Amino acid sequence: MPSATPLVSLCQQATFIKSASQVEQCPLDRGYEVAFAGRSNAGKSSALNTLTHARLARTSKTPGRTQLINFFALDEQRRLVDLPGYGYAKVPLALKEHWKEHLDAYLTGRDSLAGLVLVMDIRHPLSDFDRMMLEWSDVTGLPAHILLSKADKLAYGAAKNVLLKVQTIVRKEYGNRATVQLFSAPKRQGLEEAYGILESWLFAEEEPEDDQAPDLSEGED
Ligand SMILES: Nc1nc2c(ncn2[C@@H]2O[C@H](COP(=O)(O)OP(=O)(O)OP(=O)(O)O)[C@@H](O)[C@H]2O)c(=O)[nH]1
Ligand SMILES: [Mg+2]
Repeated sequence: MPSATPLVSLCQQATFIKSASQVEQCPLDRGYEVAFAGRSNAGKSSALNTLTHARLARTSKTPGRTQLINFFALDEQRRLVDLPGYGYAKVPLALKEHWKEHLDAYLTGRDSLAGLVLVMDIRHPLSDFDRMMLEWSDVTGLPAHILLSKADKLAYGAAKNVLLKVQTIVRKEYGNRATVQLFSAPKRQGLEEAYGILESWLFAEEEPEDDQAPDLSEGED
């Protein structure tokens, strides 16, 4: 069992705040937020539920289940966000356009966004959409962490192989700006590692202001 860090107990008390179908409906953009993104059906809502020990996020066998941006509060300053999945072909085009527009607006405009958890089904990692998200987070400087979900669907050795392959690609292309781990919701595998990442993002130290740095430019002659 993961040790009871402040984050773990906050996760255990997580509560639903609201669903937003457009950015204007999002909660106040203050504090720290971590968003869970990934293809439809990858396991975003299941991962969130496992991390919060609750049935907060709706999961489904039908892809495209999460159609709104769902916000969960850990405390007054910290939130987890369940994003609608991308890449589900059967969603009507008009709805796809609507999500894309608002998802883009959310991702590019949200100041409190401290990190992106990218959930990928271990059997189909690094889709074009996933790579687009990684590119985007790389360019904007937002850290990304990949959960290779449904690790229980593969034998241990096979899962480990995928982990190593994805790790190699990600290191080569994104350096240490993106990290990768195995995850399984039903087996509760990978919890400690995921909590560690969330904690580092949600409890980040404020960067000191430039003008607080000591001025070393004027030395004695
Ligand atoms: N075996 C296994 N099944 C999983 C795991 N995570 C999710 N699932 C199953 O995969 C399906 C989709 O899971 P969700 O968590 O709803 O996926 P999602 O990414 O939130 O999907 P959308 O909201 O449609 O984008 C459900 O049937 C889950 O039970 C996992 O780690 N292992
Ligand atoms: Mg979902």
